[in-house]
Parts: sequence; structure tokens; C-alpha cells
Amino acid sequence: MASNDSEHNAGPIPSAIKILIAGGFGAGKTTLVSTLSEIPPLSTEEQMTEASLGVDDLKGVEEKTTTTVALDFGRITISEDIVLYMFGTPGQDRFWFLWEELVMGALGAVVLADTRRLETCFSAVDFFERHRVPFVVAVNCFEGAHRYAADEVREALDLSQRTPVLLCDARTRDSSKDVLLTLIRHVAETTATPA
Ligand SMILES: Nc1nc2c(ncn2[C@@H]2O[C@H](COP(=O)(O)OP(=O)(O)OP(=O)(O)O)[C@@H](O)[C@H]2O)c(=O)[nH]1
Ligand SMILES: [Mg+2]
Repeated sequence: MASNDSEHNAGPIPSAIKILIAGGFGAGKTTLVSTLSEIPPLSTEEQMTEASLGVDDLKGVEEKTTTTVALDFGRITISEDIVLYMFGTPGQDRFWFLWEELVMGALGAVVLADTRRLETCFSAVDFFERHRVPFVVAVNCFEGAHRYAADEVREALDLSQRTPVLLCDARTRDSSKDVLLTLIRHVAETTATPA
């Protein structure tokens, strides 16, 4: 049988790292995954209909017309031997059950906090603390919303000093890359010196 040269020269299979991009409804999770992904991201965006009125909490994000109903998926190659897979969680409370599936095998997480509704990321913080998954909090700065300092956010969310908090703009690549690098460093430190 003819051999396929490109297959033979492909080199070692890179290690895969799974991380979650989480946070409250409308915090910018889908945006962050698509900003960072080197492949066209998979997203499961659906129109919000009148059926969600009274079910989904739209306060502060009334202009939002679509929402993630399952997950976002993207990939970024860190080096020849490390590939990172990003899974964005759905933001609505009614899809909360999916988080238990998504967290399996995750090495770390980004919790996106929304400056317009900081309280919507409480449950994500709580979730990763309970599952002992190292996470960073990235405060996605929306125009016109109050600008919090990182330390104010740390205090409001009652985070330990070890948990990195940084401000970001999920729409820009450099800022989103900073978030990812901070998470990778934090995961490495946490693994080396567990709390
Ligand atoms: N001004 C501003 N807008 C942003 C930023 N990040 C996201 N957006 C916008 O906010 C809206 C919602 O972003 P999404 O990425 O869909 O939020 P999400 O967290 O995935 O939302 P759900 O999946 O419904 O929970 C989009 O219209 C984005 O363009 C940001 O950093 N600044
Ligand atoms: Mg989304």
C-alpha cells in the first residue's frame, strides 16, 4: 500500500490543553473565543425569542439579541508541542447543567466579569473554586460602564491574593492574549505549588 509521506513527517502529536471561558450572560465569552481562535470558531449562537422573556435576566444588556445555547469552541497553538482548546460556556442560567460536562478535563478557566453587571460572575467564581480549577478573572471593560480597579474587583468577588485579576477588552487580540498568558502562568504556578 502506498505510504503517505506527509503523514510520516507529521512529527509528534502535540499535547492538548483544555481551558474554559466562563462568566455571566453577555460578558463577552463568545467574543473572546473568536478573537483568539486560529480556526474559524464553532459557536452555537441562537436568536433570543419572546419565549425567554421573564426567564433570562437581560437587565443591563437589553440590546443583546442572540445567546450561546451550548458552547463556543476555538483553538490556539502555543508551541510545536502544545495546543490549547478553548471552550466557551453558555451564559444563561437555564444552561447551567452543561457546565458540569464542560469542566471535565479542564486545566484552567477564564472568568469574564462584566463591568455593567459584576455580580453575574459570582456563580462562575464559585463553580471553579468548588471544582478546584485554577482561574483568572478578566474584567471586560464595556464603554460607558463604571471602570473598576483590579483590586476593587478582587475585593468585591472575595478572591484570594493568588487569583490574578486583570482588565481586558475581549474584542482585541493583544488584550485577549494577555488574559490567556496570565492564565497559563497561573496554572503552571498552581500546579507547582498547590494551595
Ligand atoms: N464594548 C464592548 N463590547 C463588547 C466587548 N466584548 C464583547 N462585546 C460585545 O458584547 C456583546 C455580547 O458579547 P458575547 O461575546 O456574545 O457575550 P457572551 O458572554 O458570549 O454572551 P452569552 O453567550 O449570551 O452569555 C457582543 O455584541 C460583543 O460585540 C468589550 O470588551 N467591549
Ligand atoms: Mg456566548
